[in-house]
Amino acid sequence: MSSPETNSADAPETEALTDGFHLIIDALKLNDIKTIYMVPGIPVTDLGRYMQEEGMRVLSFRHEQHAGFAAAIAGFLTKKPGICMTVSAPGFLNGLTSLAHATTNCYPMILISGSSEREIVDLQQGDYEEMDQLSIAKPLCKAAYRVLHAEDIGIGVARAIRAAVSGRPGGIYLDLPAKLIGQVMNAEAGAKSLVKVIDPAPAQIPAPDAVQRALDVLKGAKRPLIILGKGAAYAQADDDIKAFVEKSGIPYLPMSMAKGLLSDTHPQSAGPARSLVLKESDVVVMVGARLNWLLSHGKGKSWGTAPKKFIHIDIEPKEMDSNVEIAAPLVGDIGSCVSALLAGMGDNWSAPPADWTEAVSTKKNANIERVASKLQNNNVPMDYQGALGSLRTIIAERPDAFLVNEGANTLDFARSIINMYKPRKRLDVGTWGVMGIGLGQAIAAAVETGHPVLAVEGDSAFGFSGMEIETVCRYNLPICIVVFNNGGIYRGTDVNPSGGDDVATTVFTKESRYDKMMEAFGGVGYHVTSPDELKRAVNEAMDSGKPSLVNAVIDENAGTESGRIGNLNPQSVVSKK
Ligand code: ADP
Ligand code: TZD
Ligand code: MG
Repeated sequence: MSSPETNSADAPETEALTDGFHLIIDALKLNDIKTIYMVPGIPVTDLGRYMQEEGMRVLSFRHEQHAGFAAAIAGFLTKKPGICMTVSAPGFLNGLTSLAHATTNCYPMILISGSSEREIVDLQQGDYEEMDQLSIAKPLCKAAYRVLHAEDIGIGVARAIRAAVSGRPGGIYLDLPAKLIGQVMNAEAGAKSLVKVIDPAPAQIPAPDAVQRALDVLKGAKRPLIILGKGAAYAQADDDIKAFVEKSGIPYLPMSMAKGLLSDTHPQSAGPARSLVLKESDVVVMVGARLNWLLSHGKGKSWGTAPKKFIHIDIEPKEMDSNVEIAAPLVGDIGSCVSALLAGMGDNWSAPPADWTEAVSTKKNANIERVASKLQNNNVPMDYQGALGSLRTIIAERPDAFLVNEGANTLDFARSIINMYKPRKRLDVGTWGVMGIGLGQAIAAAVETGHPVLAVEGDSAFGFSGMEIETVCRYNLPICIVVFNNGGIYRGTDVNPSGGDDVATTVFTKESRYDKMMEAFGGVGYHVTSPDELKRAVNEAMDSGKPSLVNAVIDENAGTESGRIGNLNPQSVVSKK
């Protein structure tokens, strides 16, 4: 930026100027946002260049969707909005999936897209990449804003940041027309127009009577259960959540991305006794988890017939009674709610009845015992248990590593087999079960924390973002991708029911070598066929810290349709394969 100049008495006064480019950068930096996930092009190419020049970390992707998934998970990991920046219409649309995903998962993210001339777009006169982006973004995000004047950039960025992180976090769209980016204004006035967002996500303290009501319900419980969701992981109230669980003595069930909030080996973990605790519990404390499809909407067969009372902690008041009656709604931020509960429990809180906690432990130990030997198998071709048995040991030995995970069987088996030991280390497909999330999340995890990443990917899942391995190599990130190559979606064995020449819709090219894709960009490729080889390859890759990809051949017969959610497939009464 230019600085004010001193003028000699007779020289004409030269006004120091700034422009949209630099005001955007200054507004972001003032709010401590220094990392951008993007794809360059008109009108944001120079904006990316200037961001880099001004000391921001600008990561250029091969496709906006993955830049967006990176930004969304960066938001989850840091509690600051992750930024994805795109060009107009097609780039914007590519970014929208991740914006909608961020909103659905309650991750703070801002999609910044350049856009075309307002006058031409609104008259539909066919501008370059013409599209009314603001209207299209609105239903897919928490808030959408457009800035038309350089002097409003500061307030526009501030609004976007506050909207992303306050209350229930979500995705925000910020529309920046090309003309705005190039607009010029007085530098001093520009500097004054910037806004620092003070306390962007203010604490939301629960009402004392709501806390008391929750404690009263909990006190009366004979078979209590705590469910921790990814909102609890997001809240970064790790010590208080652990203290609450331990003081209460109540068994807890982590949702997939809450795994590791307390170690999966914690004696109160009821993960391996999931069916029993859902069915038999009489009071359920929901902490940052929704009673959506992932929890069968809080009713029906998987919840059993025993009457249940729910205590629900969430920052979003509308979430209460979304699916079933909530006996004790506790609206507030998780840190404040959990510490209020802890305080209210006093020093003499009694543990739940021993017959309940013992029943849970017995079931859990029996289930752990039942699968233990399967996890040790060294079968060739590998099944999911043998392969994941190897990776489970690797994560146990490297608890700081992230586990990124997507696929169907690859996801469902890994979720239950691989224990997590630290908070926010497991990053997966989220509320929608999106395929293609893996590489963007792996890249952001490595970039935001510097920690190593193990990405366990179904071969189909990997294919959605496979080209981003070039991005991984380009930035030399410590990411080891393991592709569970079973030659298809769910299984590699389907046949075309018509008997025609095309292969079945769920089947891929046999004996594909994904490891060679990694080698093409200078990364390290491994091809393995047994659990022992898999373990050796992943250990070597993670020790080296180099971008690597392990093509792990899995028995094409081993998986089941849709992993564990095959029941959600509609059935035809007319034809059945
Ligand atoms: P999971 O998929 O793990 O069950 P969900 O995404 O369904 O989790 O639920 C997360 C919930 O956490 C959302 O309802 C969201 O409003 C809530 N949440 C997110 N952050 C906070 C916070 N800081 N305090 C309270 N609730 C939060
Ligand atoms: N497209 C998107 C964006 N998300 C999806 N969830 C799907 C399609 C449908 N789908 C699933 O739900 S899982 C899956 C698809 C295509 C791939 C499963 O195959 P995989 O895993 O190879 O990744 P397994 O181990 O073979 O089951
Ligand atoms: Mg597969």
